[in-house]
Amino acid sequence: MASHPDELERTIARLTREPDPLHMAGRRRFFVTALASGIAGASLPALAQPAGVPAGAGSGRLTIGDGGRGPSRIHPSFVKDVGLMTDLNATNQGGAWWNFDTYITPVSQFYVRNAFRTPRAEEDSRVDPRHWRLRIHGDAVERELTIGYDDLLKMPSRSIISVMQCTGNGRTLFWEQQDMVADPTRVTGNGWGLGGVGQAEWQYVPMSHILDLVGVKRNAKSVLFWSGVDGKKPNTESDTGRPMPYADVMERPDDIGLAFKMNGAPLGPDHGAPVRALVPGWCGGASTKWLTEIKISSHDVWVRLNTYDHTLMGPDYPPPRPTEGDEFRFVRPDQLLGIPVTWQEARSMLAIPLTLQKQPDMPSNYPLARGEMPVLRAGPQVLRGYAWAPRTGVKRVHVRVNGGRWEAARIIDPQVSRYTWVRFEFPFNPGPGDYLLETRATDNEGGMQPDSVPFNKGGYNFFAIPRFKVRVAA
Ligand SMILES: Nc1nc2c(c(=O)[nH]1)N[C@H]1C(S)=C(S)[C@@H](COP(=O)(O)O)O[C@H]1N2
Ligand SMILES: [Mo]
Repeated sequence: MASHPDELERTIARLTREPDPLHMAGRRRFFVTALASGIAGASLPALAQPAGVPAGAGSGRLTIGDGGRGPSRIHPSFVKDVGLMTDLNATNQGGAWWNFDTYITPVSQFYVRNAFRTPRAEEDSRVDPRHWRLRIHGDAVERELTIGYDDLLKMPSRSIISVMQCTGNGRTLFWEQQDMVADPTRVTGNGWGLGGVGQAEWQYVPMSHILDLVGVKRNAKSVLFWSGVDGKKPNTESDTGRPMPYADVMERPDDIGLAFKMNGAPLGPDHGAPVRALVPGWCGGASTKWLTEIKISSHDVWVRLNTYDHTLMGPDYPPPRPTEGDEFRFVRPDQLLGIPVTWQEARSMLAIPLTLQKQPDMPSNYPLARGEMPVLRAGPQVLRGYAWAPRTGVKRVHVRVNGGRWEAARIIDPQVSRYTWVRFEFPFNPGPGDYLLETRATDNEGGMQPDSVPFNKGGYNFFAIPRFKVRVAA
């Protein structure tokens, strides 16, 4: 199984048809020790319990920080300690996916994607549960309604486990694998690597209940989830919110709702406290945090996040056209530039950091230097990863080594619902050398991760097969 760096180069060149010389930094600061073989075949998802790792035992896996729990890091934009996250920029923190072990992602490891600083209850009464109000109105409701936090808590609620993923997750791979770094196919945005995803248990009041309360008219066409707390210019242009077609809500009105708990605790400020929208399976951008308004209308509504931001923009994506009577909030008709992102396709990843060579900015505390490969030890081991396909659920995961045959990985979690991810593992017994590892998820309708995905300007929906380079130490 051993291979030479040259061979890895040739494999990558063959797969990409774009030779791309590795720039080895030569620094081996981190050593990834995969789980020893003989991992307990835990098949029941445990809440926030590491799988197969004895409590208290150092897994030896690559960590942010000094090999322990990661340093505490208080950042002015966020309320939670972000010491376990990669620092992408002023308002975005990525998950350290190579450290992910658990079925449920603990809040301390859950990515934060904010367009702006997290609003704090001390400074803004609109996000203080004592003063929070949610207004549900629009020309397509029978009875307008305003509720407070206590009213919401008295309503019937449900709990689901669901992946939340930023549609920009994997954008890094547009740069690394598809070379979309320079014009004319230049992709811009946060370099998440694969850290713009997590899975939580959400408690929420389903939209079915809310819609019953207000009474929806026959002419309902769109449902706008609006924050109005954060935005381009807070208070004057608090332009964050996201509309959905009413038909898409009615397809699953019990699954979509107003979330107030995450992993059993009240929602934290960084994740939308006191109440956020929850649209499982769609891009995270549809799950508006710091929710204050729901507007149900007989017309389409256009806002920043379904026009010139958060939409698929590029030659393969003809934008929609506005129609007579549409509503525009802080946008103009000429700003309908792309197709709103909705469902997330089948994806998979290994719990191994990506070798970053081309991405414009390195996250400030990424554990590998530019061009550096993670190092595995030689000999038998079990590699692990995650796969999700919220439209229909994950059917299978395959792995291949150095462009060889696709081999089935072992899925170790039950598919609790289509919205949940599964962990998988496969045996790996390498000799010293460099390797290319790829993972491919297949969903329950046969949809399979492709080799590449078409360009879009914002670098959204990168669901192609991810490629992991690893070096096995002699
Ligand atoms: N009000 C508000 N809601 C928001 C955002 C935001 O910046 N402001 N970001 C969205 C995006 S792009 C994503 S991916 C998810 C991220 O949720 P999280 O930060 O809880 O992981 O929240 C969404 N809801
Ligand atoms: Mo996002």
